[in-house]
Amino acid sequence: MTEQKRALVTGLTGQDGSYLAEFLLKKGYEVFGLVRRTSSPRLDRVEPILDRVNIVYGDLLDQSSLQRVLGNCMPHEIYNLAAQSFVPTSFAEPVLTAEVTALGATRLLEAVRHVHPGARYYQASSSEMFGAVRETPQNEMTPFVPRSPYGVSKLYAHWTTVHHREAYGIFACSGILFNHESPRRGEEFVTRKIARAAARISQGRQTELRLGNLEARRDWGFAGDYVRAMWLMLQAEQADDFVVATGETHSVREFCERAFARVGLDWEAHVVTDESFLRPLEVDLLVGDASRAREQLGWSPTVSFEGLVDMMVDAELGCAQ
Ligand code: NAP
Ligand code: F7E
Repeated sequence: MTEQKRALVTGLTGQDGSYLAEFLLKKGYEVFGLVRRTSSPRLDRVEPILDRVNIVYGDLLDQSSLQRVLGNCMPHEIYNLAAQSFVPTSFAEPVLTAEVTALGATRLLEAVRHVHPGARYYQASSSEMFGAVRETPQNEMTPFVPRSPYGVSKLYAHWTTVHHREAYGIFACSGILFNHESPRRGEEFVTRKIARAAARISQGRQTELRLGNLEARRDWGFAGDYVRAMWLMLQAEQADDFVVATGETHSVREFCERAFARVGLDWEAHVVTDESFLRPLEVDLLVGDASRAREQLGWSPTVSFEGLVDMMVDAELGCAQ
């Protein structure tokens, strides 16, 4: 009988952590989820699977906790999804962002190197690393020009991942994922904010939606598709870096148009531009070329932009909070 595979997921309580844990459970894995201690638990996204995942306490800020967890779980696969992931917060709290998002990955990779070097490691890298894009669409060879402390931190973590692969032979992959969304997206991110507002305004529970830059363009996909790409990377024969994206780009304005149309409203009657949501620096345009993931991993997205917006608005209509 073959041994049951074990996976450690950091960032279990986040959007991607919850989808990935569900995906791995379906594949028959024993799942360990790294959770940091907080005064009130943040386990709502993983509530339905809590009886099937092993919660292990630790923090990317604490090296010894990572070594302890790795030594106890001895996972075959490690998915490092934990991060300070909200770009505006990274401008306000750049040092914390670097500690968690940049050095946190380094701590975990060093723990892998010293405690369990045979494990396969996935790093949650980001299209934010492309920043002021030098070519369009962006692929694995596109130069990185980050435009936020978050992007800079992710870039540090990306190169640390590559370094651990090349210097120490660790099976470490960096997934350069473009924006991916779902009904479980944090409420401050623009897609969830718009979907929620469209639903609430249509139900008479909100009157306006205040947004920043409507012209920014993003390559938005569905989180459920993107966690499959993470897993595929760790099943490959060789560790490598992969762009994961839909190949389509849409503006925040277009997202508003579709979301409000879904509930029979004209977005222009409800959206107010508010300068307080503008960033010190903006990433104007992102669109990815996922050819390598398609050709080498057999990955492709299953949810269109329109399908994603509709899914998110419909989910908001279903929850009357
Ligand atoms: P998310 O919802 O913000 O989740 C982040 C997770 O990290 C949460 O579980 C959070 O725990 C945890 N965390 C934060 N600080 C920590 C610390 N010091 N120690 C341990 N855990 C900590 O993010 P997501 O959207 O699921 O994204 C997953 C990963 O992919 C992140 O690294 C993100 O930067 C990256 N990424 C996301 C996208 C995207 O479009 N979603 C695109 C590219 C890359 P709490 O619940 O306790 O806060
Ligand atoms: O902003 C504009 C904003 O915060 C998208 C993270 O998951 O994806 C995410 O980062 C765009 C930006 O995501 C508002 O200026 C306008 O141009 O939803 P967002 P993000 O910054 O692209 C990357 C790939 C990650 O890795 C990150 O972890 O929307 N925008 N008005 C607004 N954005 C927000 N949040 N709120 C507004 O009111």
